[in-house]
Amino acid sequence: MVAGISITTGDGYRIITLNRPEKLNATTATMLRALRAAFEDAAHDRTCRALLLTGAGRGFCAGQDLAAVNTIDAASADLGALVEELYNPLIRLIRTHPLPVVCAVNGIAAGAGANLALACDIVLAGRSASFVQAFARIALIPDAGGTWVLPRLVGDARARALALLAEKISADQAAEWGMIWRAVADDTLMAEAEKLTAYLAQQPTATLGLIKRALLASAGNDLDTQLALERDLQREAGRSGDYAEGARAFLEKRPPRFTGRV
Ligand code: T3D
Repeated sequence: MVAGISITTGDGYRIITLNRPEKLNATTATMLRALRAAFEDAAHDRTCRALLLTGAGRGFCAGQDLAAVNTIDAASADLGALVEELYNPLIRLIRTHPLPVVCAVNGIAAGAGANLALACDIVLAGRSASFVQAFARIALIPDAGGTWVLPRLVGDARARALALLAEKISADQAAEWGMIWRAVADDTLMAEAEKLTAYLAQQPTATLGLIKRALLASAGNDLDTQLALERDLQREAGRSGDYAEGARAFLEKRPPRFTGRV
């Protein structure tokens, strides 16, 4: 374990676990730096083709460690600087990461902890887990990408109520609203999340990275710009050995053996 996170390796993937269970994995600066380093390191490991993020204990992540901030003197602390240094690079990194990132929300996801989960590509949550944009309760605004991702996932009306009321919603409600992919039984969460991550680790990794790029760009593009981007990225995907393998495997009626490379 390094600075509040632990990393384990599966067959072609890594599991990154937030590991301060006694504080519901509330994040400290060292923990956020370690988390960023873990995502950066995985991006450079050619044997790693998918990532799974989860939390240890009964919570996923209770957001920023408020005790750590208070010791600095909350009234004079520059929270913008803290956000810029610690949260923004991490959220950008996950969104633009070349590997698919699965998140297994094992318990409460609050504040920046909720938005950390929502930055991941596919989010599963145990039925007892919940999500709360806790910020307004302590007179802060949703950060870690919350004001960007929430309206896109759940629409403006729900995003506004979630942010302004800071009410907790259940995993089932989050799934019903399209905020996450699926809510599953607590006792199957990790098995299902790991199975999904292992599956993704066998898929055409480079192409999955291109899909992520196209989806991210679509948020700011008009149709013409997006069609042009799809053309360019499809050109790249079409030149990959994995496309040749995928098409050949289909014609030969056998499962493909993807290398994950372009
Ligand atoms: O401020 C900046 O740096 C800018 C960036 C902000 C980003 C943010 O994330 S702001 C939002 C911060 N998070 C919160 O406001 C959530 C605070 N936590 C809670 O509201 C509740 O703990 C939960 C609803 C998440 C869970 O409630 P419950 O009853 O299940 O657990 P609990 O008893 O409240 O918490 C268990 C322990 O974790 C407890 O410690 P103790 O008393 O047993 O020693 C509690 O103090 C600690 N804990 C939970 N959340 C935090 C925390 N400690 C520090 N910071 C936390 N955020």
